[in-house]
Amino acid sequence: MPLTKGIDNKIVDYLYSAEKERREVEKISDQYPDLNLEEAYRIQEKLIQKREEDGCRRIGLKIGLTSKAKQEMMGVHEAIYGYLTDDMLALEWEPINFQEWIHPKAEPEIAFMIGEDLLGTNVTAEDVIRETKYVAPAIEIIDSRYVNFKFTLADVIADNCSSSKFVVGSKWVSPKTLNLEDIGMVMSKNGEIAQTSSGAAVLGHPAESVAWLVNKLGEAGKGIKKGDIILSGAISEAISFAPNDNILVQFDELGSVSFSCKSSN
Ligand code: OOG
Ligand code: MG
Repeated sequence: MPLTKGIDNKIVDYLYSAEKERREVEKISDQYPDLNLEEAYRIQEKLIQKREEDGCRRIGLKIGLTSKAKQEMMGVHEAIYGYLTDDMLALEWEPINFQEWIHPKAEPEIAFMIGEDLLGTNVTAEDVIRETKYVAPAIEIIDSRYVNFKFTLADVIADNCSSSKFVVGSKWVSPKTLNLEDIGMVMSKNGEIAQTSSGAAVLGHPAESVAWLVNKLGEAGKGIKKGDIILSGAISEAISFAPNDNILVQFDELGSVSFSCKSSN
């Protein structure tokens, strides 16, 4: 049975207050087991509109569940997307207060800086590379609002795909000069290697992932815009971290990006 409008707003308030108050909540599918993906994206859109009413600006999008392993784990065949807002952008040189989160995890990503509007349903990875001004190394910090980071696909979509913060490195390179598919990555925590992988972990090629996003948005008459930052999807598993930890992600050719976390004030 489709959700009524009033219930949408109730779920939006539920997820929004969980994020603001940094508290984990029961997943919404426990109460609304029939919630479908279309309804989940509608709730996500309303959640972002609520953030905008509070003064946030959309600055791009992120793609999730782009590795076959993660899709199999969730029993799905499709990636998901969410929005990035300006308050999510964190800086390498400003330690983030751990108290801002519930149970955060860090994951390595490649950020695409889009140079031209991209709209359509037949967009290819080549189109994405042509219209991308730069790619840069990035770390996404995800922080599901759900208990124990456990959810269904509809739950996570409604929760803006666990988006919380992201950091972009300072080396921005044209994607035309790189082979993003073969690019190697090492993620370390406090100087110890935690994950290694390569660009191909993201739907075979990170630009394929961005093409998927454009085509998915295109079905709803939407697209991505000049100036958008797109996080193309985690290149390895996400790792947990604690106050005072430092996370460093190093890519071949693309340089590195890091962030550190402090315990309070
Ligand atoms: C969903 C978000 C996943 C990615 O890059 O795969 C994501 C989650 O695992 O909480 O951002
Ligand atoms: Mg991610």
